[in-house]
Amino acid sequence: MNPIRRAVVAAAAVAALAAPLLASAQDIKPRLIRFGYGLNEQSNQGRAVKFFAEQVEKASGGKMRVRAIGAAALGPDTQMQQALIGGAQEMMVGSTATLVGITKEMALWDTPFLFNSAKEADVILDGPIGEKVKARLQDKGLVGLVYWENGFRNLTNSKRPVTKLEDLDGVKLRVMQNNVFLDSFRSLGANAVPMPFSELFSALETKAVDGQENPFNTILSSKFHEVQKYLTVTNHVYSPWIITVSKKWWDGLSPAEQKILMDAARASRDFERKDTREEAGRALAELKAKGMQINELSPAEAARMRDRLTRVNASIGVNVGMDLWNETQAALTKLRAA
Ligand code: TK8
Repeated sequence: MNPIRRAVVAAAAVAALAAPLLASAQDIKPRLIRFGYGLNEQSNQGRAVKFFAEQVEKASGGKMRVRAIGAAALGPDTQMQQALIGGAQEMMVGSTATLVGITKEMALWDTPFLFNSAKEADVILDGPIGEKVKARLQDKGLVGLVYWENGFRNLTNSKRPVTKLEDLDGVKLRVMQNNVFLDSFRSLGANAVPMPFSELFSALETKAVDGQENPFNTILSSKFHEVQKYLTVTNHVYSPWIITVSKKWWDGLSPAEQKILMDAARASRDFERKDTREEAGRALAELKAKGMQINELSPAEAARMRDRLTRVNASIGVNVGMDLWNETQAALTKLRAA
C-alpha cells in the first residue's frame, strides 16, 4: 500500500470509529432539568436527588444539568405533578400516595400492612406489578422511572403516648392527600386531616394538628422531634417514592438522552434504598436521644390496630381494580411461600 493510500485508509478507519461517537454526542443536547422534591437537602431524599444529578451530568459529559430544588420550593407534590403534566417542570420525586388523583392504581401502595418487609416491597415494586402501575401514568402525561424507598410509616403526636387504639380518639392527625390514609386513620378514631407535607412542620408547631405519620428518616430530617413528643412504632404501611418525568418533555428527548436518565434513575434507586435503610437503622435511637418518648405496641394492641386498618382493604381492591388487587395478593403469597 502506498503512503497516500495508507493515509486514506487510516483516515477512513478513524472516521468510521468516530462516527457513532459523534452521532451520540449530537444526540445529547444541552438540557436544564428542573428536579423538584419535598424534603430538605439534608434528608435521604435530598442526598439521592444529588446522586442522581451527578450521574446524569457525568454520563452526558456535562451537557445535561440537573437543578435540584428541594423543600417544596416548587410547590407540594400535587402542584409539581401538574407542572410536569403541563411541561413547565421536567422532573420530580414524591410520594406515590399523592398521585392517586391522577392514577387511581397508585392507591395499591397505600394498603395498610401490604408489605411485611422492604425486601417484599423491592420485589413487587421492581417487578411486573410495579411496572404495570407505573405504566398507567403515561396516558396522564407523566413517565414513571423508578420507585425509591420512603419507608415504613410510624406515628407521632404531641398530645399523649399512643399505646392502644383508644389513645388515638380525637387526636388531630395530618395525613397525606389520599383517601386510603384518610379512611385508615378515621377508622382508628383519629381526627384525620389531609394536608400537603410542606405545611406540616408549622402545623405541628402551632398545634393546628397534634400528630402525623412518616418514616423515622423523615421524622428526623424534618426535625419533627422538635415539635412532637411521642412516637409509636406502628410500621402501618410501606410508602414508596417515585421519580416522574414530564411526558411532554420526555417525548422530545433522543433515545440516548432518555437512556442517560433511566440509567441514572436505576443507579439512584440502589443508592437511595441503601442509604435510607442505613439511616432508618439508627434514626430511632437518635430520635430517642433527642428526647422523643418511644412506645412499642403490645402484640395484642398491634393486632387490634391491624384489624381496624385492614378493614379499608376491600374498598382499595374495588378502587384499584380487583385484577390488580388479586394479582398482588397472589404474588405476595408466592413470595412468602418461597
Ligand atoms: C415529601 C412527601 C413525604 C410524605 C408525606 O414531599 O407527605 O408525608 O411521606 O415524603 O412525599
